[in-house]
Amino acid sequence: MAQVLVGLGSNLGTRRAWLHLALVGLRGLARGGLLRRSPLYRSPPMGPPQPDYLNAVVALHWDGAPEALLGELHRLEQALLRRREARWGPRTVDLDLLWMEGVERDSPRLTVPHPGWLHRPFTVVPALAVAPASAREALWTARRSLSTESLAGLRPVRWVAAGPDLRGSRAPSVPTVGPRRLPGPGRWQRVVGRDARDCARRAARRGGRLLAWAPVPGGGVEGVAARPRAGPRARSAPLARADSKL
Ligand code: A4P
Ligand code: MG
Repeated sequence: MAQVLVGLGSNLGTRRAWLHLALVGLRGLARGGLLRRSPLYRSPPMGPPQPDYLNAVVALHWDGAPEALLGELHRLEQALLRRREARWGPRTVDLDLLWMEGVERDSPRLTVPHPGWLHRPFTVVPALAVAPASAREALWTARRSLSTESLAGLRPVRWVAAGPDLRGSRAPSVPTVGPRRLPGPGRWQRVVGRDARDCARRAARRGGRLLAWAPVPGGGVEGVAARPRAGPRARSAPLARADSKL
């Protein structure tokens, strides 16, 4: 069983909520759950102009091939409404396989270690907080070679906080709680609407709860809602308290 570092990024819609859902999904994938979760950072976009990212790195155990893990990461991205329209375009969630203990791959589908991971402050700094000893030397060397300016662009933010990204927007009920309180992928359902409030209403009509949302190119909003648990008790249970801050 190898230790693995996975990089998480989000820069679309309810960024923290998407990352929380990604953590829930990753915890389900990893045998024994997640080992460590790094602090969360806000970072200016690398590539074309687009909103700032929130980035983090998690460590987990994986006992299969790296290609199998990449497949699972892609499935999770898909469940979290990741659209692949432009390379380095904005995304609800990006999951990169940064590093796997003792593994090197260089194929058209998968490169491990990830070619960019030692060159980007938003992977090097959070990875240093969670990496096992065998990856730390390379990370410290990389950390020393990053410019002061690029490091200064990285701002620590709270995992659970009233962030500035949604203030003033008409945010529906989205969770401010940690991933333990969120339902797993088996209960996620895509909802679409005119705006976030409309999505939240549509989810509520089905007895569900909007967990995260993002604007869709061309107009409208799509999100992920929690389906209610089956059974009479769940059907009559009240919806979770609305909280307009993320
Ligand atoms: N692929 C190959 N190796 C890997 C790997 N180790 N992990 C292939 C994940 N994927 C890997 O990725 C494109 C293809 O890379 C996949 O089909 C996969 O088979 P993608 O996720 O579809 O597209 P992408 O993410 O737009 O491209 P890429 O090259 O993976 O970009 P990065 O490196 O993920 O960078 N700015 C900030 N501040 N923070 C960010 O997190 N991220 C990006 C994307 C751009 N700017 C950013 C950030
Ligand atoms: Mg990527």
